[in-house]
Amino acid sequence: MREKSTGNKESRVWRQAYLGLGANRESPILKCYQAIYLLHQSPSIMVMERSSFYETEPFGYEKQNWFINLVVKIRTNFTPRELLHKTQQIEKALGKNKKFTRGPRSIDIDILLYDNEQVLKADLHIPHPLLHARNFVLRPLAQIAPNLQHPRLSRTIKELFSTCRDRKGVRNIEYVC
Ligand code: PH2
Ligand code: MG
Ligand code: MG
Repeated sequence: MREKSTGNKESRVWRQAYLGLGANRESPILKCYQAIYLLHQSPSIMVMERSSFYETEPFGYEKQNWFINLVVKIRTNFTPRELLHKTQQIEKALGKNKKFTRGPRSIDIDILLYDNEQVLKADLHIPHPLLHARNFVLRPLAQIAPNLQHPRLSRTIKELFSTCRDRKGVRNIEYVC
């Protein structure tokens, strides 16, 4: 079934969304900056805020480099599906290069939240289905949106972070000692 389209973009309201960025190959910090730049270059996306950069222990497949992860808050007049296309286009432009699921990648851009909406399609799940289970997402998200409610779990990000059982390493690398 086709998802309904909601008219020309200019007449649409701007929605708030959060994206999770991750990279662990070939200058990962640079890739994340480039992804933020390319997101902001789209007339349909305004990057409003970003978390710090975090160095995070790999989740899933363990014999790979630690990741760089961060979260960005955007405003967008894209629908969730258009936003997915845009993020995939940027991943491609930056040479997304994953050899296997959960393996090393040049850049990964995941839609974590899109307003209060829930989307459950084969290729698009919002909120991101593992958001509440991964400290590499919750820690940066809690930094910029601690009081945001998870649309399905009805708990705040801060609450989800404090009860998350994931014990993998997450280090803020922008603290100045
Ligand atoms: N992404 C994965 C698999 N494992 N581990 C960390 N720490 N950060 C990630 O972004 C990540 C991961 C596949 O999307
Ligand atoms: Mg991911
Ligand atoms: Mg992804």
